[in-house]
Amino acid sequence: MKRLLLILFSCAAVFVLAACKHAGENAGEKKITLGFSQIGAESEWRTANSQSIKDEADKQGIVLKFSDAQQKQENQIKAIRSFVQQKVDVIAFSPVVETGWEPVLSEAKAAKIPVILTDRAVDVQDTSLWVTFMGSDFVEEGRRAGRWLVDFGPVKDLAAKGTVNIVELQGTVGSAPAIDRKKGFEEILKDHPNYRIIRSQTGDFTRAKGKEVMEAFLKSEGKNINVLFAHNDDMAIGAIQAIEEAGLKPGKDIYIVSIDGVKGAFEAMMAGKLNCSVECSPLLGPQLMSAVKDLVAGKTLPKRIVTEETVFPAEVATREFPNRKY
Ligand code: GYE
Repeated sequence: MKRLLLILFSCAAVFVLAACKHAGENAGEKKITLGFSQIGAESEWRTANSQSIKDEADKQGIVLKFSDAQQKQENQIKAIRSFVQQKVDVIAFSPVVETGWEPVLSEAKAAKIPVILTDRAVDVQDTSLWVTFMGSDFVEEGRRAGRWLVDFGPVKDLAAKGTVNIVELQGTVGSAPAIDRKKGFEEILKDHPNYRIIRSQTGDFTRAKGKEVMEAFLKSEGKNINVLFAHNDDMAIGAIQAIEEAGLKPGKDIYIVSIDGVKGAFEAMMAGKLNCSVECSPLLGPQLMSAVKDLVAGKTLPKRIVTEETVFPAEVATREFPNRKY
């Protein structure tokens, strides 16, 4: 009997202790809520970016309200408004285009909710509307693609004999990466008059559009095309299909350089169909969550946090492939 009582007592004690600990947790550390407005799921890059953010929020115990805008600015504005109404602790978003954000960002500011820009920048006069911008230097990525191209042996040979005709698949119209990558690439070509962009059109960062626009380029320019510069890997992968369907060899008849460094690009490089991919890392989750925690703790963040990146020419693809995380 005595032993039974003792067991009952210790069970009760354990129960009370556990309950106290739980109550303490609830009272002591209120969980941080982050509202995140994502652009969509237009590319391999974007999918990896969303995963990185979800995984890290989970790991850090941050409550994540995740909203997918299906590549529409109006949906992002609605999502940000609803985060303001829900009184989240921090708002983060990846702006589909650069302009048109003042009204909604002013609402967030009036509600005293800090806003973090991830991946893409906004073009607003009042920079106090956002706290920090973390992501890549897209102008530099465009320069890297340009530098690789003017240094690439087979293209150099072409340039020595005459002009190099380039077609360009641009990203989403008005988006920071489309504007900046074009700018950086053209900056390098300026000093190389033999390199000419003969056609340039948007493929909206998707495979389907990349293929469609490349088909149109091939119809009008045919064998005139020497090089394709695609603002992301997905459009390059779509274009590769179009080139093959036109009876040409991607990577040989038409040299191709694109940006991101996703697994699909590495597979294309290993198959000899893509010549170079400039790295752009989507793994922003850890940086974002630590910034969110810092903000809630009252710390000041640097206005700009730049991602470190490199270039992957096809000859390193087989070696690098096993290390790729996205
Ligand atoms: O390059 C592209 C994606 O904003 C850096 O968006 C990002 C770009 C990326 O759809 O694949």
